[in-house]
Parts: sequence; structure tokens; C-alpha cells
Amino acid sequence: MREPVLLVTGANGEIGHGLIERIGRDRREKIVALDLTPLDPRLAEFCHESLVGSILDEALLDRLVSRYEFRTIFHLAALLSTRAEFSPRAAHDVNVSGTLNLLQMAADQTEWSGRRVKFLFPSSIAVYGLPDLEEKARADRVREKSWNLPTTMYGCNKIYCEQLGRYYCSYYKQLGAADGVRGVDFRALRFPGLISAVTVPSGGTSDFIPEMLHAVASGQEYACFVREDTRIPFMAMPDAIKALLMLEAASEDSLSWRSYNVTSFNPSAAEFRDELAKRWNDVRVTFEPHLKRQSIVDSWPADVNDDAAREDWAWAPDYDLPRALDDYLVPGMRGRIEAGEGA
Ligand code: AKB
Repeated sequence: MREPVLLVTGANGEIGHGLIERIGRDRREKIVALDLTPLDPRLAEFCHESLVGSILDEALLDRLVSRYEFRTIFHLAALLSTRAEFSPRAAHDVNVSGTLNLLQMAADQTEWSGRRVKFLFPSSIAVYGLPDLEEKARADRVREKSWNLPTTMYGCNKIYCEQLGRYYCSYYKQLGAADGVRGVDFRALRFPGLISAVTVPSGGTSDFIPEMLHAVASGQEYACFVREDTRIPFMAMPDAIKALLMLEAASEDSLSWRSYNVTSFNPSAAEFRDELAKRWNDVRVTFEPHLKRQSIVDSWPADVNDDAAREDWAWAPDYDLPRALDDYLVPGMRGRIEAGEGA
């Protein structure tokens, strides 16, 4: 008998931290964590097993399948947008081949167990590509089906994986399978930039906001790599976790499609600096745009329309920007600094 568990890949990443802690505290399912690096010891108490390994290691995945029945897979492992531009082939391997391995594993398991594996996939605003700033201003709150013209390897990977998910959900083996066999229950969220009080992101292009926050909170100067007027959507990490868990719990009948925008607030880089200056005395932020990273964020929408998520499964964020800062980020960062954990 295989043990029923919930699998989290990329467990040590920013979303993995919040998600594992939340599920570990609130639910009784056993969590199996997979990451390239040893699991943060703070998460170990919430996990049934943690494995160090790659989603590209098919032998490792075969071993996992022989021991466990995955009820839900949160597939969080990915190479983010800036890092992916330095190693596009490696990004494609991890982001696409790794996702394909897991979708195949979920499809095989769905087939032999007769129970559809839920597959939760964090996609991104990087799937959008606006050609220039004029179009970005005109586009306003971009809807899911517009501007699917990514300019980064990461964005291309994410949008293709959404399509793979749709395929494994509705069309996999459409000619070969026995009647009535159903596919993987794939569900994706197009996340904006995420801001955590616990972890600093690395390798992303939306990192300028969380980097600014963590630098200011620890009394350091920050040279922001985008212009002051740069505007893309963001969300506080607890809302990202909430969105994932709400989408996981949503009844399938309520889903009008499989990839949803979600968002909370969208300050410009300068407006975010000004919000920090209301809360810390020593805010030393300069703007020194890196032309290539700037062009990536300029291609991302200034805001996204998340009406479908609101209508289909009652999504609403808990945190607007002031509340995210006052109730989550500032106390969280101050607590960590007082505890000697650094920002
Ligand atoms: C990145 O910057 O690559 C990510 C994202 C917006 O998906 N944070």
C-alpha cells in the first residue's frame, strides 16, 4: 500500500516556506518535501520526509512513486526570470522538462489509482509581454487571455507549462485511453511579484521591491535596478499561500479555466520607497536602472485583472499595501532582526 501524501517541490523556496508551515500547522496530511538543497530545519517538523534531489532525476521520481500516492502536488521548483536569461537551456530543462516529469508522474498515478491528482502550479505575470511603455499604459489591468507574448525564457516556460497542464488535464492520451479515464486536475495561478517577511528572493526580476524592503529593514543602502516609475503588481506572501490553498479547494465545476490571475497592489518603485520612509527613518534608496532587467519589467503589465478568480472561487486578498507593511512585513522583519536572524 502506498502512503497518501502531499508533495511540495522547490520546498526551500519562498513559497515553499510559507506553504509547508501553513499546511503543516492546519492540516493532517503528510508532506513530502523535495528540493535541491537540504530542507530548512525550521520546516522539518512539518514534513513526513524531506528529500534532496532534482525533479529531472527520473530514478528519484520512480522511487517516490513506488512509496507514495500523491493526492496533491504543489510544484514550486523553478528557475526565475533573471537567472533564466543567463542560462536559458538550463531554465528550459528545469522549468519545462521538470514540470513535464511531474505531470507525467501525476497522470500515471491518476490512471492507476482512479483518483485525479491535484496539480497546483505557480505561473507568473511573466507570461505577459507588452511591446512598449505606451502599450503598457494603455493595457491597464491585463486579462488572462491578452498579451500572452512573453519576452523571457521563464515567461515562455511558464506559459507552455500552463498549456501542458491543460493538455494533461483534458486531452492526455485522448485517442488511447479507456473511456471515462480522466486527466490530472491541473490548476495554475499567475502570481505577481511576491513579498515575504521571511525570505529574500533571488534570481527574479520583480526582486527590486523585496530587496528594497529587506535592505531598508536592516539599515542598508539599496541601489534599485529599475526606474522610479516602474510599476508591476505585487502580493504579500500570506495572500499567495491563501490563493494557492483556495484554488486547491475550489470545486472543479466552479473553474471557468485553469490559469488565473491573482493580485493585490501595484506601487511604483518610488511609491514603495515612500511607504518604507513612513515606517523607517533611515531610508537610503537610489535608482540605478539595469537596462536589460528594466526592459523585462517594462514588458510586464502594470496591473492584472483578477476578476475571474474573484468570481469563480471567491478570491480576495487580505492585504493591501499599507496592511501588508503594517501587519505583516514590518513586524515580521523587526522580529527577525531582533531575533538576530538578519533581514
Ligand atoms: C520573477 O521575477 O521572475 C518572479 C515572477 C514575477 O514570476 N518573481
